[in-house]
Amino acid sequence: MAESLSDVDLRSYQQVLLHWIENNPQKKLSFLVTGKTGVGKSRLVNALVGKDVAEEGRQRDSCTNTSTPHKVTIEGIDVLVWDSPGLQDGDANYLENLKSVNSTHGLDVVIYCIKMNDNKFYAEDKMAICKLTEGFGKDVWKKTVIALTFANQVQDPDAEDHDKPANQIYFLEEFTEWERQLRGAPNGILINLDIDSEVLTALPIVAVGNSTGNPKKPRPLPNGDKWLSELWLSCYSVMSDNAGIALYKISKHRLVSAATAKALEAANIDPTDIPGDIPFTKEQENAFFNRMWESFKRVAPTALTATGVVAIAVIATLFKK
Ligand SMILES: Nc1nc2c(ncn2[C@@H]2O[C@H](COP(=O)(O)OP(=O)(O)O)[C@@H](O)[C@H]2O)c(=O)[nH]1
Ligand SMILES: [Mg+2]
Repeated sequence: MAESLSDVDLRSYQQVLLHWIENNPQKKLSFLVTGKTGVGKSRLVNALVGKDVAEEGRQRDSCTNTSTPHKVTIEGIDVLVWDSPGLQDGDANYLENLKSVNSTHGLDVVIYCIKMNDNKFYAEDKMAICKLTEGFGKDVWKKTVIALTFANQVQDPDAEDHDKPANQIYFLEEFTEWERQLRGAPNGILINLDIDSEVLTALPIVAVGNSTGNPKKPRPLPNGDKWLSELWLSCYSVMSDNAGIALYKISKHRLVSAATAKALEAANIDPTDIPGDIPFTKEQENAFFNRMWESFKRVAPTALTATGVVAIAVIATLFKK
């Protein structure tokens, strides 16, 4: 019985888990962040990675050519970021170059950014989504996260700024509308591209928004969601086991358990106000646990296959606090 496991057993499970994480072979993480100029690609990836890897602002350079990604090293892991609008602005060579990037580096996650407060699903985006699917195959959607950026700017044009309930309803309606246009039957673009329904159901669509001027200090969305945590978890959930561990390793010092986040809230401290921190809700924490444990079970010696109760006791040690 799991409950009767001694502290010694727990410690050995924990050691094996930590050893497994420490010795994860993946020393590089490759992000493709794609979307039109100004949709917030650079800001999003900086918040996700927790370092200013890409320069923000309209006047700044994206990594315009595919051969020189932005690069930062965190906890010994090289984080490479391609964040150009090349797919959307009709650069004919871009897709071919991107394919060679993929075969050289292996893209770990693709983040497709669309501005949520645009009322239009632009033809450039529709074309880029088709090109991405043609160039990489339909399976690209298994490791893609769609980010609806500027979500904190979505506001009911008929409501006052401070009319929270009205703005929340409007926000949720807009979110549903984007989901419908992306993967809804019968005319969502991804349905029309004949992507597997299982892949489409699993494809994370997350609303993200950061208007504070500080990418490390995210603001909640109109519906109160902590978007950075949701974005992080979505990326983690679509990555391979090894890439997921690498993402965990570069983020470990920022992950805050649900219990700590709750305690902070009880003390009237908004956990998202702590620069760089990624506070989990209980639901997000469970999703993280489950995925981590699934990955671990795939590689752990059979003698170490433990029950979920043990998993939670062991994995709870994985947070910053
Ligand atoms: N309100 C709001 N502003 C954003 C958001 N993301 C980016 N910005 C602003 O938009 C500008 C362009 O963002 P950037 O990340 O450089 O866009 P990129 O061209 O897609 O890389 C930034 O300087 C920010 O001022 C967001 O989610 N919400
Ligand atoms: Mg940029």
